[in-house]
Amino acid sequence: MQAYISAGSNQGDSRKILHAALQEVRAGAGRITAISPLYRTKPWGSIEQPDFFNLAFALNTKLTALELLTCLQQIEQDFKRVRTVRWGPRTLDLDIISCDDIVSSDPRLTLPHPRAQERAFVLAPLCDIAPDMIFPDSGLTAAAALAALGEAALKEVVKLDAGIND
Ligand code: A4P
Ligand code: MG
Repeated sequence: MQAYISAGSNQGDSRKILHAALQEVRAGAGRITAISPLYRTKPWGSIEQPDFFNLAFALNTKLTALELLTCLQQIEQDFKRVRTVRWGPRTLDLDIISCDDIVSSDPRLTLPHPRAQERAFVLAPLCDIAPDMIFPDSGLTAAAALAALGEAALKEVVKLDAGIND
């Protein structure tokens, strides 16, 4: 199965956390075939909190979608993410953007991710590695979804020169 995952952090040493998280993904979930540059992004949502570091990566996995979710949630736990406020600060967040062309409205695992197409912090890194990925629910490519957000959304995300040394 080909999965695309969005990773974010705005607490602790975010670069180090993201780097270590990718190692854990390799150990537990499969082969990472592409990693986007690192972005610094304005917090999305209504909560006052520090800027985020975000990236996206492509994963080739033998796990099922639900097994992948469980694995990613375990990795989040390993980084002691404290889930206090919805959309609030976190040491590590791993969201599944899509898994092949699966469409599911199961609240435990909604695919594609229900808010991915509204978020420049997901789409901009995704476009660096897979601009032609099609969201199976809307039929839009990642590039078209990003374009649909307009210029203002792009001002919320800045591509950094240094990646996460991977
Ligand atoms: N879940 C359902 N579908 C999925 C999916 N496709 N991938 C369920 C991952 N999880 C999925 O998520 C809550 C539940 O969603 C999980 O139990 C899972 O079964 P969570 O990660 O536990 O809680 P959360 O992250 O606090 O809530 P939520 O709604 O997922 O928040 P978001 O949407 O992840 O937003 N701004 C910037 N710039 N960058 C960010 O990375 N992140 C957030 C978090 C807010 N603002 C941000 C960023
Ligand atoms: Mg989440």
